[in-house]
Amino acid sequence: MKSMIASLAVMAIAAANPAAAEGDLSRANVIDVVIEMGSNDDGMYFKPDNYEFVTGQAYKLILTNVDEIKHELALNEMGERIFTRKIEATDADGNLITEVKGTIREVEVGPGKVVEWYFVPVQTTDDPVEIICGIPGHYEAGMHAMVTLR
Ligand SMILES: [Cu+2]
Repeated sequence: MKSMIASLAVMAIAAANPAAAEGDLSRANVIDVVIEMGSNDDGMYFKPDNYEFVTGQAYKLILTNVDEIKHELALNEMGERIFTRKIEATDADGNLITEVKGTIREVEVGPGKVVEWYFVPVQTTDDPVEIICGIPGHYEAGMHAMVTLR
């Protein structure tokens, strides 16, 4: 009897809060995270070079290339642990150029351009995993960062 009361209580809580399980969670309360791609006297970089994302939370990763050459973001293992809602690019006036959907692992960003990657982490990582710029020479120049999904 005690366990039945307990389970009824759980059901009552679930019924009282139906919004928590309804709708498209990938669109709710999106958190913006800027990742700057560039180079300086020390080489090439992602800034910041360490990220933590939470499973179930929607993010907009704003890939901001401040350099005069193109850069890339390759997710590697992180790419297997997220759901990508879309990649979006707009022109300088904010007009949509493209929206790309599906499973995406790498995105190149032109010099001085911004691309937005909308995703939701769906699986945690045991240890931090590395994201990189795979353009020849860029990784060696320092273009890599660590990501933890928790
Ligand atoms: Cu690069």
